[in-house]
Amino acid sequence: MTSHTLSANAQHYLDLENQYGAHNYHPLPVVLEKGEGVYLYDIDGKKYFDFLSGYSAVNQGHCHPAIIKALQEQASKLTLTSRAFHNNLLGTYEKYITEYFGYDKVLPMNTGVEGGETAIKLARRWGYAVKGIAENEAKIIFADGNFWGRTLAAISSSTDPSSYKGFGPFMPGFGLVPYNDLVALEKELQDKNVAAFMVEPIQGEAGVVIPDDGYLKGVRELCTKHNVLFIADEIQTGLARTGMMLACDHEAVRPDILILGKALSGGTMPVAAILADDEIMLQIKPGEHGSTYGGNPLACAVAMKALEVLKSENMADNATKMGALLRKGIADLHSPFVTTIRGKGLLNAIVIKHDNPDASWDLCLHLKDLGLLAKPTHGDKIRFAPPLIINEQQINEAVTIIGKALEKLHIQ
Ligand code: PXG
Repeated sequence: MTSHTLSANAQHYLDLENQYGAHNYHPLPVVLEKGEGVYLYDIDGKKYFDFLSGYSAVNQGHCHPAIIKALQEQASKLTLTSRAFHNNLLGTYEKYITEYFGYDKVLPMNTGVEGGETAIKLARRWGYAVKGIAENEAKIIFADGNFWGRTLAAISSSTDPSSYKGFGPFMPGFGLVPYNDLVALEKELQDKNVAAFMVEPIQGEAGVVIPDDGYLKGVRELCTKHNVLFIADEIQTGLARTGMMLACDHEAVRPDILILGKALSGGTMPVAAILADDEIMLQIKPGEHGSTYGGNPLACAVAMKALEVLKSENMADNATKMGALLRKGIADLHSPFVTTIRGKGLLNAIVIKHDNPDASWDLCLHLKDLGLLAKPTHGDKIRFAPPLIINEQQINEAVTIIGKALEKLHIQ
């Protein structure tokens, strides 16, 4: 594609990554150096709408002034103590986040995948200590199409060959059920060795797959009925992204274990949290779990501010309004190449149908040239998930860009 040429300056950085970095990603050819609100800027000064938001880590917008201020102030004072000692931020943050979400306790970690690992460890321990499962017999059930990261445990539950193929042997004690299928779930949960069902309220990586209304309520009821923990992975769906603080809030259900990450730091550093009540959380005793950086004072200061601005700036409501506008705007383009537009709040995806199997990648290149950054997932799907501070005028501008880019698919 000749129109997608890169500056020599940009090519230089691509070459460096190609030569010295592992080849474990296939990024869009753009080299960014600045972010502000809903915009990103490349090294040649070109401005883009960010319609990925770091896979929903930048819900609050790039370099949110209040979050950056909290980061800078804390960074100049104290950044890491390890958990060998106390610090004056950890307890303050723990009180803040547990009250914010209504759980007894929090266990702080760093990356999202560590959040998933922690939730599973916790569920296994609860299974043995409380449910009475025989030693080493605990099972955790996941849904087909799940994505919760790249560790060996995470890929052991994956149904995507590009995640797991060639990396075995896998973690024992994991089972799968079809997503959005309560009948299949109930069958699995009858097994007395099942400790937990871990599920995304909307499957992000699978391409923004939204279950039927009532699915989460059904999951809650079945888990309660069979004495199984309901673990909600809200790492991508949580923190106002779908128009409520948690995607589970759409059905007014409360998971037993809630996993948060990504936007918990507003895109500044890896911060994850696992929330649960005492009966579950207190099963893990000193020395049995942790992390050098988990609960570090810098993360605590940043996370409190990241949570605060979600509420003070009404980002959930804005996500609802702007999401509806975005989906309507794209529908009104009447592109023959867009077969599906789906989403909740500002977690959206379109599905592309085109004779050219690379059409969604090409569309993302056209979008980039026109000033909007998005990335295909699973071939034919493109996620549209801008920061939650986007306004109506910006949505309209973005829709115009999407329309122009779709037009370009005609002339290939
Ligand atoms: N749960 C969900 C629902 C996610 O989307 C994770 C857990 C893992 O988070 P961490 O912080 O460990 O990546 C995710 C991650 C990537 C990639 O490059 C990751 C995600 C989305 C797209 C790409 O590995 N989501």
